[in-house]
Amino acid sequence: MAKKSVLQQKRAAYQPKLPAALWGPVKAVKGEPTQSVGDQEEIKNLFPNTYGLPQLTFEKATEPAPCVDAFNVGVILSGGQAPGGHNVISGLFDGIKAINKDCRLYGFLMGPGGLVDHQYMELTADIINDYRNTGGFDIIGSGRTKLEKPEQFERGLEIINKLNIRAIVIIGGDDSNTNAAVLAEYYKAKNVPVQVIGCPKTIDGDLKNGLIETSFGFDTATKVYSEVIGNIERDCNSAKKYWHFIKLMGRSASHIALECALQTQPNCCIISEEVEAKNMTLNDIVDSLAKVVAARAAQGNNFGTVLIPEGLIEFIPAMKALIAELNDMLAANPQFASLSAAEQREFVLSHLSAANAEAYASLPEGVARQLSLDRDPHGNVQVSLIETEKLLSEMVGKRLAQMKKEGTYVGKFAALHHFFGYEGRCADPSNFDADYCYGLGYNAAQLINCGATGYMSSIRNLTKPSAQWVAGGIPITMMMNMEHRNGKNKPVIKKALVDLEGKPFKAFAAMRDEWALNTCYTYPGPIQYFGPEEVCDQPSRTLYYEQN
Ligand code: FBP
Repeated sequence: MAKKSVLQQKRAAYQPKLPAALWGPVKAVKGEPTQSVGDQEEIKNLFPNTYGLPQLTFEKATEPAPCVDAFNVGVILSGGQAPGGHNVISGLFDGIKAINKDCRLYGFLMGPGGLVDHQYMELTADIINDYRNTGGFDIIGSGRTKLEKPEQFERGLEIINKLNIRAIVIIGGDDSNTNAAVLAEYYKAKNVPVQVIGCPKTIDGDLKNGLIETSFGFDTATKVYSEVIGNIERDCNSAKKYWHFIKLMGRSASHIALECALQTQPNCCIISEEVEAKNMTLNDIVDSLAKVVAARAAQGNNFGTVLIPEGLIEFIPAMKALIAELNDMLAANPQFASLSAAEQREFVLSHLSAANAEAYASLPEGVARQLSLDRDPHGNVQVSLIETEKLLSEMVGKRLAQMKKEGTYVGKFAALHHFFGYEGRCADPSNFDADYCYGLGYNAAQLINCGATGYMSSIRNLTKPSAQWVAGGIPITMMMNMEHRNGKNKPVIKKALVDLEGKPFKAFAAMRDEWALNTCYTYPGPIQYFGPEEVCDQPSRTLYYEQN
């Protein structure tokens, strides 16, 4: 047994706070029938049995809970790690045990693949207790197998029947919850009494909408990144000799970069969604950064910090068109993967349209290659592998050399590079994520108990004290629209990108010019688990601005 750190031991005793509605027996209140966010007719046709379900809200019941026969539940962790996954599982465990102490929980191992391959373990109280309030997904592991084929659903059904499982809870991001909806529809259409419930996970913060206020893990991961960005800023302001180019995880959306900017006030932060809206080229971005470097140098400040969202490249309009064509090309040519690097470059250049081939050829070879590497199982470019921070600093360096010749820049430019992503995905959950996740799991047990399927567990009102949080379920089809993926139109949960009209972005935009020129760094410090509420229980700045 691995030795536990002192913090781990103390943190195990933390009792996550639940919304008051979940403190005892609950009653489910049904809302109006719902509609998908887009392409209503197509989504309705694809999900005839689970489309249009009402939103559910749990309220305190006045009657004692009726006796319910014990049931079994299966749980799956899907996709990238996010702080708080273990608390969703412990909340689910406690939730079903509160309904009937003989309920049992099975964990499928290493992601959705565990359901298909029948790899599982029973999660007993001893195991659960070891993982309460800890980061990571190591209790059962995670994976990115895409659950989408009837053969997989049938294989899953074999083990579901063998273990007498009544419901599967899929803890995942937008793609995994899309699959949860597909699975729910499949079982419903076959009249198989297996419920499927999703839970909103991802550090990226892009699984949110009016009813899912945030995905879990975003709060903790951004706090970890902001701590280290703050430390770098302090180093930077002490040594006064480096420009730090910091790439931040987050896939397509720039929520993580924006949140970290609001927490740390760097000199520059690029927001991909703005780059796209303003139709900016790579050179435009480089020019704007070089101007800030030059303006600071004119004041004798040859140092600074730049935050870069990892998905930036996909939002530069010319690159977006290139990636879209590459996606279709790769989907249609599976033999591509077996070619050598040189042959792949040749293949791409000869198969792309003229404009996209030119854009591809203009990129440094390494970056171009990274764009044509394998997609993940959901068809996404693996943006975390693209070294945008190096690409940008190199181009800014060249631009500054040119400006020096023209006499518009006098200064020194030395760049350092960082990429923060994996460092934050398995941190021990902040109090916010510990409570939110435990609530999501506990609430999922209530959704199962009231017979729901095709729903996502939802806890809302998150900037209020946890007792006032609102618990319930949102039909997953309500969040869906049709998108072009892997060469085909598919029903998917609509990704939430940074809203340029939203309050978090506006707050950032109002302050960024001052941050660029002056040194206004803020140092959030490490996550605090014990201490005053205003230090330990703050939600993210993004949630704060969105709700205040
Ligand atoms: P999810 O969308 O599955 O939550 O994953 C988030 C993420 O951390 C992204 O920010 C990142 O681009 C990607 O996973 C990295 O993938 P991998 O873990 O496969 O390296």
